[in-house]
Amino acid sequence: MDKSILRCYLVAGTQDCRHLPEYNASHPQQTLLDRLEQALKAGVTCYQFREKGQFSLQNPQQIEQLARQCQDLCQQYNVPFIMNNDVKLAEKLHADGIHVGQKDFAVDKLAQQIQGKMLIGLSVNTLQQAQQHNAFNGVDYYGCGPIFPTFSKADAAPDVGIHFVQFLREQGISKPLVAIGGIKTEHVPALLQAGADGVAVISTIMQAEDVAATVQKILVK
Ligand code: TZP
Repeated sequence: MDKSILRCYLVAGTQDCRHLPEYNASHPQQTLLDRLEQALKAGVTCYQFREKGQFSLQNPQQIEQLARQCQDLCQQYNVPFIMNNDVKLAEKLHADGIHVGQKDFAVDKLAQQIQGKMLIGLSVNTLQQAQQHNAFNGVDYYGCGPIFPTFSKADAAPDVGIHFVQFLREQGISKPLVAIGGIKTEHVPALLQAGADGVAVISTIMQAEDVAATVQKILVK
């Protein structure tokens, strides 16, 4: 895969828009679409549609409609559209990729099913997890974290710190790797230095007062 797509990776769903002044609980979709477009204009390199958790949409038709709208936007800006977790929907929409957690799927089976038609991202939180698929071509990249404590994921694994990225590289983990979890713009240089190919964020972009300036800060080394 082209690992430059991991450089500034936005993850978001409507649940991540709740704090925004323009958020409308009866129609949260527009807030997400507006933010996403601002982020795409500003140069994010990848987007993961993650509609998940207590405040997310629950109606499958609404979720599919919103996913399609997000995908359309990504296509306009030529940015990969990755689906979190929902393999059926990812296949239905011909998403560019699917991201899964350790508990979500047997990733080996998933890779067989996908047959290289989509990128597969896998979350890792321990050396053992990273070693398990390091030589397996069916997994295209790792999402490594949470690096810091995060407020955006209720069931987050323990945070691992920036040094964990360097540790994985020292232990021979060579797969494209995006760091995630509690990452602010000021952490980016140290994470790249440690061996990450990029950073994935929710709140740093979704809660930014100035989306364009924030994305630019992430993109500057
Ligand atoms: N996976 C590990 S941490 C996390 C996910 C989806 C949440 C990241 O959100 P934030 O707001 O950038 O900490």
